[in-house]
Amino acid sequence: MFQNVIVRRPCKAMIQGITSAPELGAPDYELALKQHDAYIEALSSCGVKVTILPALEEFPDSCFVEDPAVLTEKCAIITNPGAPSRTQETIAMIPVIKEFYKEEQIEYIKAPGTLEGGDVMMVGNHFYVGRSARTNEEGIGQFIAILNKYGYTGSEVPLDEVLHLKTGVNYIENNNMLVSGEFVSKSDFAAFNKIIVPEEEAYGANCIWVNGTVIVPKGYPAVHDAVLKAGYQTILVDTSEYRKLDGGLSCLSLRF
Ligand code: CIR
Repeated sequence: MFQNVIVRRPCKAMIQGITSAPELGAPDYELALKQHDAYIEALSSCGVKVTILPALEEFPDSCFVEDPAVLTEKCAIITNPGAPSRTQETIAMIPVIKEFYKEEQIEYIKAPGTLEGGDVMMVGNHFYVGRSARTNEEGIGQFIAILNKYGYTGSEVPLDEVLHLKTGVNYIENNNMLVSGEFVSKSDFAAFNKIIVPEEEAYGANCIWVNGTVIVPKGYPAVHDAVLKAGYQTILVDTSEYRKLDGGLSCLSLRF
């Protein structure tokens, strides 16, 4: 069960955020704020305390607070984002993380290692780590060594097609995993009950489990039906403006 969630309000500069899909247009900032309000409300209704960090205008992608840190029960890992414009986002995370973790529980991924939290998927005490354009071999090595120190394990999952591991695969507990695209056939996930997301709804694979409820992005009916059929209660949240920046539900929070 999660007790806490950290989010960061989107900044006006989000319209200059990194995107692989410029054809979707720039996000509408006012609408993004409304969607963020609804996201916070959905999280709060799942019984977690939501800590809301202020917008950081210097960092257009800083609302995607999942990437600069990985938070576990036993330790916090400040990452080293592989996107140059995002590297310094970690500095702003340290004070808030110190409110929840003791100094000796805080670990750091160091250059030349890079790692972004969107590439980390927790399944109990095991962490799958995507090797992506943002997360490199050195970063994964450091990350797994940190995990081992705390009694956790980790394994690398190479990815070719998507930005982050959790862009295409998300664990929703009870052995259930939403998988799309290149992750459908990966042997790493063979032991899970795979909920296969149709190609046209691939973005919808980025759902989050929060204390028994699955938050599903609005507008992906096949994903929503499949999650309901798997026995979960759901909340729909529209993330259309974040999708324009390759971001989704998981990217917008740290859950711990
Ligand atoms: C980026 O490219 O870094 C942002 N525009 C999107 C980050 C999405 N984060 C995530 O999947 N964890």
